[in-house]
Amino acid sequence: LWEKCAVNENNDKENFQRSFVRHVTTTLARSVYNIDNFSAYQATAHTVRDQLIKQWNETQQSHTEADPKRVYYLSLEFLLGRSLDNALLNLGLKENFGEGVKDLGFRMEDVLDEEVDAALGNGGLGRLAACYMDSLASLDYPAWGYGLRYTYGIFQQRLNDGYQVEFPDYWLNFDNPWELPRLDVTVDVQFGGSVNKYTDEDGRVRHVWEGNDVIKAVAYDVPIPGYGTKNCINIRLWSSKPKRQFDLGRFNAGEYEQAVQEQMQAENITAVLYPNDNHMVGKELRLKQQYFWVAASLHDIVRRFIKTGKPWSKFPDQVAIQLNDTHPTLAIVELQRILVDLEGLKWDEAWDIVTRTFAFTNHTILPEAMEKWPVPMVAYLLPRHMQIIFDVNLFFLQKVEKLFPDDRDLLAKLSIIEEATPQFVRMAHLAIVGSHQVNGVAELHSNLIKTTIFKDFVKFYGSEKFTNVTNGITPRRWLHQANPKLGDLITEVLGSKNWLKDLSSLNQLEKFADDKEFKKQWVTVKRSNKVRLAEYIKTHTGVVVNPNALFDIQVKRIHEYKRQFMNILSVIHRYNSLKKMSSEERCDVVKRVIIFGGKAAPGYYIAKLVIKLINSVAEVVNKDESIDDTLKVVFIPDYNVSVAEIIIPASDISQHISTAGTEASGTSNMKFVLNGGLILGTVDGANIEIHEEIGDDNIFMFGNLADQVEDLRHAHRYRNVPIDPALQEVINDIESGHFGDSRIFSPLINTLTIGKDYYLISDDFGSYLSAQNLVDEAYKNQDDWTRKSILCTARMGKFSSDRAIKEYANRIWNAKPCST
Ligand code: 26R
Repeated sequence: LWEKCAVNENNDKENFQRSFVRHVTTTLARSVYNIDNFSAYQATAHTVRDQLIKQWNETQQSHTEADPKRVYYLSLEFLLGRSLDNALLNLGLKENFGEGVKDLGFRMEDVLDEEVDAALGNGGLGRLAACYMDSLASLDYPAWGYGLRYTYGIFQQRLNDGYQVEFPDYWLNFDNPWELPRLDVTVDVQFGGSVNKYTDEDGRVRHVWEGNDVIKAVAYDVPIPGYGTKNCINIRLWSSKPKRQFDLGRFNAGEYEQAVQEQMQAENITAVLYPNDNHMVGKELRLKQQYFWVAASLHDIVRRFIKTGKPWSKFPDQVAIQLNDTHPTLAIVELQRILVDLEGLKWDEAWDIVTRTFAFTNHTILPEAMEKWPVPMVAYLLPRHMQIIFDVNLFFLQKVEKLFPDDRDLLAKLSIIEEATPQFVRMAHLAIVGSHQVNGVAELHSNLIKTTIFKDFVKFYGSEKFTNVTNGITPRRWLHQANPKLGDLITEVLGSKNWLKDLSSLNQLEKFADDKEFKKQWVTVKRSNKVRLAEYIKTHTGVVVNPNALFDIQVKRIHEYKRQFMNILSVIHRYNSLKKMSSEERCDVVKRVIIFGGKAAPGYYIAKLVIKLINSVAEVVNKDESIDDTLKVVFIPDYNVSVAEIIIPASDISQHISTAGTEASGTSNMKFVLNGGLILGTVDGANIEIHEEIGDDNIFMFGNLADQVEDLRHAHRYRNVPIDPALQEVINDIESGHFGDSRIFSPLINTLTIGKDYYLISDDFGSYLSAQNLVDEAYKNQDDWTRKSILCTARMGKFSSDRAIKEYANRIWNAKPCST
């Protein structure tokens, strides 16, 4: 009977429309005669959701039967963006459904535009997790992501008088069709309390942690469909709820209000995503988030393993857990606690299982981003974990001591505990000691961590424990979905959509780099993407830009190391040069539109001033008619995944200009080049590998190298290094009040003068301006520029997240695909 009832609906247009109308009338309880775009979005989303659920169920059932080694990706951030378009494309439903909504009186673009982003991430790390989930699904890996279901995602950015202001991102205001609430899947997570000892029947000392605060974790599952496969994997996001245990005594004692207050505290844990990127702020609630998430996830993972009836020794053959930065490092301690305290394994046996299970990815070398938590805070919230950390450290340091006797200095440097007042737990040290592999995210970065922040660990473990997996991006979202015209053109000329599963096959485009007809089509696509962005800019900033101008884009989190400041300083330089020219001279100048976007952490004063400076410069430049429209400056507010999907396909040049050695990889650099945009960049992160792939002629690189940075900083600290003359002129210009009250900007200017120019803007300024000139010259030869653009796209095969995921699977997880 069950089988008979499981009607096999196909996904043709009529079936879609039937389902659409059914959802309008039942799910939404609305009349079909009176629905708006938003309702059309909801009805479409629910129809797609029905399909996703079927595939999800089939995939999960088949994985349970096959029982392969599973991969768990623990990430505090999943920056998914919108889901409808992605699901339609991955499931192959876009055409039928597009025609279906059209018949019903809607335009698919308008329907798609109703969706709010799932913005549960800050930037690079969170979006990388989302790309990796797409690849894991598309390559049929039996994988799950684990994260938190924040009630508020990354804040929304608006501008007021050129300053950033933050607004809450209450993204769950309307229902979220992309999650399956599992109100019956819950885990109790405890905090605080104390640890009791007892001796068990074998005479061993055992520990029991008696918490004094219990919070319930409730699961919400987000299905992630693969492209061109039936495989549909899962991201399980935990939401905190109060545990309904009424203390009748307290109510009788008239403490009702206080009791309710405490219940509400529980919901606070998953209320908000912390908006700091690359800057550690030691908030207790953040530590509670981390443990809450890790405890619930491990409980789930262990529960699933126990069901198979296999012995504990088999755990590392069945389970690989990847730690996305140090944020989930407590998982290492939690698994050791489960095995030793709850399952009664011996310490060494348990620790062997733990270290064979975990692997750790580092995403930054900035010292201020390294997580460390005060020992008293950890001890208070997680008393048993603190004991275990001390024991792990003791046994680890004993081994160090054996290998390097009498090297107290080395012990102090390697210790998981930083000896300060108070003491701190160094999460990166714990993550390294508890993992079997540690990786960086681009060649340069992986080499740098071995010679800088983790060099003492290389001394102890040898360098085999440390490896590189260069980041990648999903071509499904970042080309097929974001740039449908270019995707179609590529599919047409290559004769199939195979490139979406095997990105290296884009290299067949090389033979069209000199094909006149093809180049014409290439230019037409780029131009229409620029028109689309120009319209977006007009609507959202009021600035009118010329789509024939060179579009020069820098979009990413605002941070001193990324040097948006250097960019805007060079814009001032350009503006001043343009003003000095005669109008005849200006005729020969390449027109430029310089576009910025990105959020600053709410507490990052200097980064916020950079935004203000960009807007102040934009205001002066954009209304100056004397420069004949040769320069426009735009700050696009509220940069997020959906905005990126409009911006990236429209670039001629994008800037990735971090101080060498500071940007671990960058991933937007890959997205721009995949879409036929050239790079103006420093010798940093993945820029270097992109350069290697696409060749000298197709990229503009400048600036000092990573190995020169230390000496340059030393010079700034101890000698009087004169400021680059062109830069000095720009500083003088700002100080003259040309862009508004100059006192506003003095803290910013001071970073260059009295602040010793830590990010070396002055040192790179000259070569930056020269590189800018080369860009202008190259753009004058439109035909050759188009050739470069085509070669860029053609040579980006390496940067697919499919390649990255296969490397993780083969070299780190030892996991195999398992198709449904
Ligand atoms: C607050 C603190 C603990 C914190 C530190 C760092 C919070 C968030 C981060 C995010 C960092 C690690 C991040 O996003 N790094 C970026 O990771 C990308 C994916 O690997 C890289 O491409 C990018 O270069 C790097 O900055």
